Amino acid sequence: MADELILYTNPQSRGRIARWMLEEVGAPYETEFVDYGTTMKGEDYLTINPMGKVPAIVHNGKVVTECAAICAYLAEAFPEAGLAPLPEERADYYRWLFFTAGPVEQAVTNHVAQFVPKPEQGRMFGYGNYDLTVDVLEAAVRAHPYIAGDRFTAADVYVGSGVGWGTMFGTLPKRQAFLDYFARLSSRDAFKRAAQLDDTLAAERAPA
Ligand SMILES: N[C@@H](CCC(=O)N[C@@H](CS)C(=O)NCC(=O)O)C(=O)O
Repeated sequence: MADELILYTNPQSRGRIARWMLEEVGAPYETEFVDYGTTMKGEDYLTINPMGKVPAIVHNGKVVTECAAICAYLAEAFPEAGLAPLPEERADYYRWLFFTAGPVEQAVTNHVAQFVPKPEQGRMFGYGNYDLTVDVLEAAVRAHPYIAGDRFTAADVYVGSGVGWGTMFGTLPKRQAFLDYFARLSSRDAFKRAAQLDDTLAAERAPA
């Protein structure tokens, strides 16, 4: 029997990360549009993601939320796509996947909100401070063509999305290493398909 795989998303959201990963994996999936403020906070969707946020995927009855987890989960659920780490890639794969989901996400959102921890608070904030986090991310991106080595993996979908959208929306500085890394990733067919699918969904759902 075919797998049941559903993406709950909104085209103007981090749901693009999950969609890009699904397109990389190549398994058939259905898309369920979730509207900000209405269906996203409705009883049906809250049983899937009690955070009332997108994206979420449901795979054969199992829910996965959190973009980083969705990327890692799909890489393992569909090993034939070759996006899970090889033993020698695991250290960098997990390290930078979690670094981006934790410290980078917090540093960037606090930066946008103009919340600057006092220097003495840096030791209790997982990201220390924004500048340090950005420098460390840049060094990681510079170290190899892809975040876990010479090969594209699921971690690139997540880290690359953070770098790509961060530089695009000005929440990360436009350093050359970030721009070069994202240029490599955004030229992938799966990335372009995900953008196209989200554009189509956005146009279908636009108020008449
Ligand atoms: N940590 C979550 C973040 C998800 C998230 O914040 N999604 C936003 C859209 S980009 C959302 O659904 N916001 C709606 C709301 O909070 O009401 C992830 O990585 O998936």
